[in-house]
Amino acid sequence: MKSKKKPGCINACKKVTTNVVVVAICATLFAACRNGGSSVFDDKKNEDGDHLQHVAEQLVAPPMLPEFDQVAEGNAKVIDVTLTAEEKKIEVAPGDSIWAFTFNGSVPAPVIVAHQNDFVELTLRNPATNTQQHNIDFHAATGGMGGGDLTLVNPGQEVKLRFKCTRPGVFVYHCAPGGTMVPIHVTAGMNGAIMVLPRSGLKDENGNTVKFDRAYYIAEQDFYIPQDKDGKTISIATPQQSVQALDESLKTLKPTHIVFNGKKGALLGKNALTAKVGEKVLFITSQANRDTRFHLIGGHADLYWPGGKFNNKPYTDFETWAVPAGSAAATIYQFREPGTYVLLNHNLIEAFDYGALAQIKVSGAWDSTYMKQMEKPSPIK
Ligand SMILES: [Cu+2]
Repeated sequence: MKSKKKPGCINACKKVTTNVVVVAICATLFAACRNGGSSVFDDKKNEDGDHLQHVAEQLVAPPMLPEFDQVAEGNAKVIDVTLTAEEKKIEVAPGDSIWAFTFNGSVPAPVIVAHQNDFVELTLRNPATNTQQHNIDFHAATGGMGGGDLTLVNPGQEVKLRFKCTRPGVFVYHCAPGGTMVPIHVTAGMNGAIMVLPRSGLKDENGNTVKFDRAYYIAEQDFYIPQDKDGKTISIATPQQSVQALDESLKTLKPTHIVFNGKKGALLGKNALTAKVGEKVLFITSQANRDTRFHLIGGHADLYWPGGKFNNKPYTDFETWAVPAGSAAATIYQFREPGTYVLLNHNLIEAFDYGALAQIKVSGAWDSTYMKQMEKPSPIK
């Protein structure tokens, strides 16, 4: 929720003088206060990005995020990023492979980080070795098809798109080449997230600045791997044949796999996420195609921004948070106890039978003020 008043403008106007100009300014400020401050409809259109400084952002594979400042320094910038469409066979679970469509080779695609009023300047490459048209619909962007029409590239082409990050939050981006190819490409892995931070950083439930110690990106992916009538995965030789088979298997609306970060077990065991007791961890959680719900066993969402939109006051203490299809959520949890935590889809069938779960290994000293085993297991007395 937006604050209804700007305390600064009231204080400024207490310093009333006889100066006519100052009185006029104060009248304007009072009017702004009474009207509740700026609105989402008050877009600033005075900068098209042509003369801003460019900064290259090196994208990395999830669950990690690229390097970024939590509080923006200086003026708005143009963030240069490059995404390359890669069509490649990946193993989703032992013995089950799919022709994945990816950006930069990972499922999900990399997180792009910017601040509000920055511009993102994307170079999208579609190597000649690919077989498909690809493009990107940025949910963070303003304009026709989220940039999808302006980024459609054939194999062997590249294209550049610049868009302004007008509103803060975490947003999904995904390939959307048209018609039935949209769900085929999205469920073949071609989706990721962008995080647009407020320039002054994140605010807690009281409006105070909150900084996080580390950040992870976890995306749930539903796959519809073509199977024969006995339920065995069909081996498919080419991306074109895969597209034809997926056109049928998607219509079952029954995923064969529901996994985090592209592969069953991608964030388990030796690939578990890590944190230390006392650290505040930002989790970006997304689902590009299907409604889901995330839950951190043994912890909570201390702060939860529904839909991942940072202009709204975060909720506190959530046990499970919803992520509707085509969106991302943001949560911060401060780990108070060591141990192995599980972050999962709390449809427990989808978590434990299909693979939608991750681990976070948290190191540090046990604090028995939170939890203590009072007696070891023993025969019932
Ligand atoms: Cu695509």
